Amino acid sequence: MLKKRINLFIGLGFFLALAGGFSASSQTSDQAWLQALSRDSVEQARPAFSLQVRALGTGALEQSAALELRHGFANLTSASFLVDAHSNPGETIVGTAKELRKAYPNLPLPSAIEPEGFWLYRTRSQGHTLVVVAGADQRGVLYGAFALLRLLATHQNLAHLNHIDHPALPVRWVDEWDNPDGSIERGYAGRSLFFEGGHVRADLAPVAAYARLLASVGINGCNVNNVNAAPELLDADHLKGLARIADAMRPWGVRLAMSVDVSSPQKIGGLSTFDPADPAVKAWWAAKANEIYALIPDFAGFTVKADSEGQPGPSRFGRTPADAANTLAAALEPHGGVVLYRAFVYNHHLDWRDPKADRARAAYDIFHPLDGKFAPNVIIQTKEGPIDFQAQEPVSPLFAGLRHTNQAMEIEVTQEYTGQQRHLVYLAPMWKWVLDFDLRAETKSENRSTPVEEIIAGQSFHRPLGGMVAVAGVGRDGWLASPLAMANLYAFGRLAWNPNLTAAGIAQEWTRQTLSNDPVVVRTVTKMLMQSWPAYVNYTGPLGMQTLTDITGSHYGPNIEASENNGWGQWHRADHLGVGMDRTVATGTGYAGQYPPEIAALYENLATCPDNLLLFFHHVPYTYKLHSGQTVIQYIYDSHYQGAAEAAELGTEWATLKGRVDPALFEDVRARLAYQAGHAIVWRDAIVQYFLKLSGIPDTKGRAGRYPGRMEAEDARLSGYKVFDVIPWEDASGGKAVTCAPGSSERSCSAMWTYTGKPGRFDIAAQYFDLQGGVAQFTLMVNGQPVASWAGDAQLPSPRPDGDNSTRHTVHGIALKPGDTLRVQGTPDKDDPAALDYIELTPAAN
Ligand code: GCW
Repeated sequence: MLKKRINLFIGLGFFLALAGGFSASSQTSDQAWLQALSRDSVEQARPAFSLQVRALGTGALEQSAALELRHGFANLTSASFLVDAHSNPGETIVGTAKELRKAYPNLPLPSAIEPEGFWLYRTRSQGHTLVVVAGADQRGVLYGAFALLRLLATHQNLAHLNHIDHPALPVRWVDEWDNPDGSIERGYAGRSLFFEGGHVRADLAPVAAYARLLASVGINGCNVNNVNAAPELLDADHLKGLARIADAMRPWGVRLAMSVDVSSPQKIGGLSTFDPADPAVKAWWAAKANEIYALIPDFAGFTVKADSEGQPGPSRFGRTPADAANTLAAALEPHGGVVLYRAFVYNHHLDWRDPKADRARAAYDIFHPLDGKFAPNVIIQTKEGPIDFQAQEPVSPLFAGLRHTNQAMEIEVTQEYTGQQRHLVYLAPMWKWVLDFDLRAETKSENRSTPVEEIIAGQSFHRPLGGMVAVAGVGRDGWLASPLAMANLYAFGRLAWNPNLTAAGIAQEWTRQTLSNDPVVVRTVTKMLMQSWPAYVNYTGPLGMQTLTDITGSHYGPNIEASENNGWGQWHRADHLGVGMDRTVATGTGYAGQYPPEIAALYENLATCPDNLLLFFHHVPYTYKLHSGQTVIQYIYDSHYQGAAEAAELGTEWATLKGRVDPALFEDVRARLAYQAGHAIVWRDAIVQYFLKLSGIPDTKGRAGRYPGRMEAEDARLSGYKVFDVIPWEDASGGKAVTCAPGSSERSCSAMWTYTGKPGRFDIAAQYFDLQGGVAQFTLMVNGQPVASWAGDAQLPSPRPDGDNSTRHTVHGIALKPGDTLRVQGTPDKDDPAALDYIELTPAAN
């Protein structure tokens, strides 16, 4: 293993040195799906295949393309598929269509290749193989090279290679929410690749590696700083640093963009105002744009978050988002830059007692009246749903509400509300659902479908620009920290290129390149990925309730009332009689009426509203019957038990891959999935016991509130441990747990129970709270003999014991007979008080 790592390291360092003069780094693009390009050679220690690669032109991206092909051919044994048995190795020619037409007038080049597109072709010429990678332009050449390598790495049959392709969307960007101090808002993979200590980092090798990864799936822009923008990034010194980032990404065709604070003319420019209509403000932005383009000639543009969550905005001066966007757009226009103005504008001080108040309405209410008022180089960037990246939401109605305005859809690769990369949640099926959603935006007489993917491609309303932007959240900890979470970054790139690809097809492609072409691995991992989002929805917040998490804090574990009684407007309005937010036109907030008529009617009427969004649109009694025939309350119980079982199933499926994937990766993923299965139980129990108490309606299947085999810590014989009330109560079994708080007289505490059931072998799960700021130690003893010890060393959110950090450790196959004692001994460490919720015995599987 170690040897393999070293080889990879040297190989890549050499390659990067060739590609852009960067030194080797510990974070490499070959740690992700590009590892296939190194894997074969490392394992077999010989060049796989040699096919001369020749670039016709001298363009930088064409050079990158040629280098990639040489590297890939030398490493991929499958590259030999390019040459058939009766032919001698020959050449791969790389160039723009124009260059190829000139050099090879007899090639059957397609008459037109769309911008950034390519043509791949294989033929025989005088007994030699000739492979052609023709790009419409420089980027097209590079994307063509990566596409050819992808076909090889996934073992596609290239006997009749003749493949033309181009991206569906012109803007395909990742947004990073990185701050100058190196922290990353909603990032779960360590520190920033771009910034440290207030400045751009000296070592930008990981940035170049990231750009290579992005280019390999066709991403053409990267906005490097938080939309809650630090104004100082626009000063002369920081701009020089940003120019270095742009230089590092340029060989891969990834253009740099940045987020700006619209009050910058005042905050750092010394003006007395930032009113976008003020001539001095306009002049300031124009001069700033000139300064940026002098340093970064291919600067992509600005992203803007204004009048949102405390960010300053044009409303300060009675101006509209169009006024602000157009002032910035005018500054960028002479240089070819664009403004991505975010539609995520809402009042977070809503009156929660007002039944008509509704955050979901905000984007449409604010932006629809401005349709047609935005400059041609402005794109309105709208989150996929009307709230905020919840586990499940309807599609934003604004996509249908802007017909004379360019649009982009914003999604999240970083799993803010979807398990923060500690849970496996493959999001492509959710994105696909949004992309395919037909908003029926045309009038009935035209009867033309307008799926979101066609609207954002500019197709539906004949717009010149459009795109897809993903908040990526990559950091220095293995890009996204979790190996399988990388499927989301990959899927975003592939869908932005071609929204017609299927989520399962993308999962297969990714698995083949990242893990193995072994059919068992491909089948199993694809299945796991496809199961993961429905499972997460089931154990967090089904029926359109959104993610029932702590919306004012971590956005991670369960906290059902955190959504209520505050101005943030993520309400689900659960009370003892019913649940759901009435957003109908007839009796509610009127949000349903923001959709075009067909869709408005679908959601407005209980009879037609789909079950999976019922509670987003309607407030109903718990006894309301779904289309499935179940009552709402029974569905809440059933879906949570089902979701937790599905989460456990992911681990069972992964276990079958032992010996088929890299052992270190196997173990890493195994441990993550075991954690996820335990945390899914925390979610299940929190939501089930909460709604059982609130509704008073029992589970017809007898599960809710009954936990056979569970022994509560608060009922144990305690030594040192003290009982406390967990907040929120639903995050602990029965609302209580025990803590070995500082000040307790002993160094360790213990909880002891006597087993009274039948003799047998059991799996014993200990449910404890793993707090940051210390590593508590736990030991499980049977009749005084230790059977397991473990450390509470995870880095989980929340400084208090709650559902964010409630964690399960399971010991398998322990023999017990009546009268045996079970004891958990917890030793606190600094801020971790070794808090314990319960132990649970289940008959051992074997
Ligand atoms: O979901 C919220 C996040 C904020 C984020 C905001 C946004 C950058 O919790 O952290 O701020 O969305 O999208 O602007």
